[in-house]
Amino acid sequence: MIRLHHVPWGRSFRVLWLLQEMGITPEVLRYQIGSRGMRAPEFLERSPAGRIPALEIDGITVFESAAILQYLCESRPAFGFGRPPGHPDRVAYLEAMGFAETMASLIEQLNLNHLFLRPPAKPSATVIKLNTLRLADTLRALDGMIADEYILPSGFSAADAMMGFNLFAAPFYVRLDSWPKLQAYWARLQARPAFQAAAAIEGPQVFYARDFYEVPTDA
Ligand SMILES: N[C@@H](CCC(=O)N[C@@H](CS)C(=O)NCC(=O)O)C(=O)O
Repeated sequence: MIRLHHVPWGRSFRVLWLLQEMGITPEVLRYQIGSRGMRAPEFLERSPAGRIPALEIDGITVFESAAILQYLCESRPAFGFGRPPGHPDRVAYLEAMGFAETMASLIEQLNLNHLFLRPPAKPSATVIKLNTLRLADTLRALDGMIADEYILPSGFSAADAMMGFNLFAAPFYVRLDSWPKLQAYWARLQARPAFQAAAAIEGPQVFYARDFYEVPTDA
């Protein structure tokens, strides 16, 4: 039994996608952010901060998307999606795995301000402006990190699966037009059959109501 605790088009997409790359379709338990299920004791046993994703696999539960992907790579090395110690791309791989969460944390702040805060709480125009600029910085950096077709010269890896969620979400806040290499990379990720299989399991995204969220003019 392989069971994914999942929020559609959230960070757990990374896990769903890498599993599809491995030919594995998990049982998917869907949650809504802020719902009671994410604070239920049986879920907190699996993911102590009540965060998604968590993956039940091989008789254990793993939480944190990067840890899950790394576990999948190490427990199923034949697919070659990890870069073990000694591999020439090892350091770039570790950097990209961590950097994906630097970027995702900025997206999370923008989601909070643009989508989740409701009156009387007020979104901060200053925080939105700052984090939009910081997100653009990370996208520029990612553009510079792309080796050839994928992030690493040695080809597709779990680091690309980490970035797939980011590149789905970031363009709601920062247009990718300035970075043609990044746009081509994103198109290449989306063209992978396993990405499309995971996207088909997700269905259309309903998280973002608009195509683009501008920085408020009073920022
Ligand atoms: N670093 C964690 C972040 C997990 C995370 O924050 N996930 C979001 C969904 S994408 C979540 O569970 N949010 C619920 C909350 O903020 O309460 C990971 O990569 O798994």
